[in-house]
Amino acid sequence: MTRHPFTRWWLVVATLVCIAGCTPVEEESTCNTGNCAGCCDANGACQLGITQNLCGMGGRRCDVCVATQACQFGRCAVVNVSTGGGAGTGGGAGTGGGSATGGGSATGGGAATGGGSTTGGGSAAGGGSTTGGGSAVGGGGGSTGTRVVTGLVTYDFVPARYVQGQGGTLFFTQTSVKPVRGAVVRVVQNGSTVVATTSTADDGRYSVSIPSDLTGALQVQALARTTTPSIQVEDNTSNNATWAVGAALGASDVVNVHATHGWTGNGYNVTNRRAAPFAILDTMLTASRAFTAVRPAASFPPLRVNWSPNNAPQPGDKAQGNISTSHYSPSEGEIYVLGLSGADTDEFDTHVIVHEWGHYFEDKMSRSDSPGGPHGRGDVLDARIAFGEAWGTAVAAMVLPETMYTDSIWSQNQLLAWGYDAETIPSPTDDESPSAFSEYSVLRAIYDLYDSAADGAHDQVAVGLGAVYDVLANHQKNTDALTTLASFVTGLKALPGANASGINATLQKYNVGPVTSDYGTGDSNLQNMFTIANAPYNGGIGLLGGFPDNSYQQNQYFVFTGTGRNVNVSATSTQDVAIHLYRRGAYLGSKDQVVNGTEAFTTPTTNGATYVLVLQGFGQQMGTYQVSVTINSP
Ligand SMILES: [Ca+2]
Ligand SMILES: [Ca+2]
Ligand SMILES: [Ca+2]
Ligand SMILES: [Ca+2]
Repeated sequence: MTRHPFTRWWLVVATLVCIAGCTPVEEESTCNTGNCAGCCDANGACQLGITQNLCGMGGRRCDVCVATQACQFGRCAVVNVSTGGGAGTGGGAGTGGGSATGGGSATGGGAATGGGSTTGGGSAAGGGSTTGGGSAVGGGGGSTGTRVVTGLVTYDFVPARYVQGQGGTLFFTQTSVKPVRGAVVRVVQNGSTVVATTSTADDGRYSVSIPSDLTGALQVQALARTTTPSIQVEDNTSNNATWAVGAALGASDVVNVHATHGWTGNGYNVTNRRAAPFAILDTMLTASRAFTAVRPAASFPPLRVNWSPNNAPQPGDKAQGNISTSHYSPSEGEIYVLGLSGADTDEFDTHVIVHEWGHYFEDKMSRSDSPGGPHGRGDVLDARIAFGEAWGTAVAAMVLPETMYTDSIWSQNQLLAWGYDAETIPSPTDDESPSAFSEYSVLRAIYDLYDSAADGAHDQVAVGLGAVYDVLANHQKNTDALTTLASFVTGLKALPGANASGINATLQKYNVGPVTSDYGTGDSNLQNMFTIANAPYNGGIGLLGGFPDNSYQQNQYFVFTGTGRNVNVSATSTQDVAIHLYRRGAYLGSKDQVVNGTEAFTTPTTNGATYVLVLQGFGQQMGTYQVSVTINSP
């Protein structure tokens, strides 16, 4: 392996392409990712990005969708419903199945309800007479009537449970049928023509009107897509087709659609494995709604989630399912979720799902300066990734709500689960080095500051979800420093009526000092991460080799004020290092020649603005190595 195999995905856009003198994104005037929510056309103009010929979002170049595609959520997409699958599924569930043939009769309940309406449907056959005078046929002579189709859309939800010291698994025997909430439902004619669209209510029910004289094969399709907020689950291994489940629409006006988990006892029937995308969708909806319930003005931008039964825990081509692990990709703004049976599936691991949603939340609603990379129990991490990963797990505990993070996983051909608790430190501890650099410490600190359970003298604060949102969407998003526990706590303390001494008691529990500034004042370890380095600066730092490049030991932050002129920054060492420049989280540029300890570049600066130069070390040998840093503005 090369010396830094993992942080690259986080910095995909900027890595190595930005040599000396990167132009700050926000200072560009033409259409770009920083100033256009739609797409940029060939003339550099920002377009809405919702038409067939100008399709795109996020300030990327507009695409032209081909005939078999539709511009959906700013991307040319194919919607593929596993047709047969749908019908089959219905049958299996014994609900909507009727759809198939027997139609009305089979469905029983539905048919009964439908009563008259069913007959109405009959219109097709019987024509006027059967239908009864009613609305439908009646008057217009040649004009057609309306047929109302109703039904219930549901999915199998399988609970993942882990008990400290006892293990866990996915409990298929405790599967429950849940409503598919807020999802798009449509009626499709002959496999391709959408004749009507609606959405399910929170109880999974839908009602849609279609012309009563439609001919050909009709199908009701439920898509793994919500519109408020906009979330859709796609198959990254099948041209990003939206996942869906369907059932045939026959004589009955009642068509229920059910997505089954497809588990057969020792593996999955892939054709019937349709509950997965709907479980992911529903969990993400739960997270979004928890925030809009307390902050109705919160507006979540469109989110795409990629799930496939091929999504495997190995690196490679994402279109082949090699996604490494479930993750949020900041460069794409999309989430990827594992689905490979026999290895690791995450669709029912609700904490994993919300954890990744939490990264999306940070990126789109707040801000994350995390370098990414591997992380886990006992690690002493860079404070930025410690906060980001802790936040993801903390928000899962808040919104699900359930404090035990649970991840089901295969081990030696057995489906097991592991986990850790946001509220309770086990004995012996699972947090060997408590600090603002420990993911587990920061997780429990955030959760204690949020929750209202009385669990000890260290926990006297219960700020609730609204305050958490307010801090992340404002103070944290706009800090001149970097996003760490320090900026979060400082933001909390700045809220009206904040209980500073109570917050300090919680911090003390996790071996963090009484932080009073975004730069960690009050906690010597956090504070020592930051070096004031206004130009002309000629100094440096000793980094500790042998640790990961996203660790506490291999990072240092140099803070300087812009001069209004160009600023030259450099780092020099006998070991390999990189430098990355930020201003309020905006990534302004970096220099990182592979296996090279001399890095430098020049950047224009705004007078009086605060900049942070992150020094990242890759030294592999144990022991301290010196890095010289200069910041000059001639
Ligand atoms: Ca899993
Ligand atoms: Ca607590
Ligand atoms: Ca609390
Ligand atoms: Ca380098």
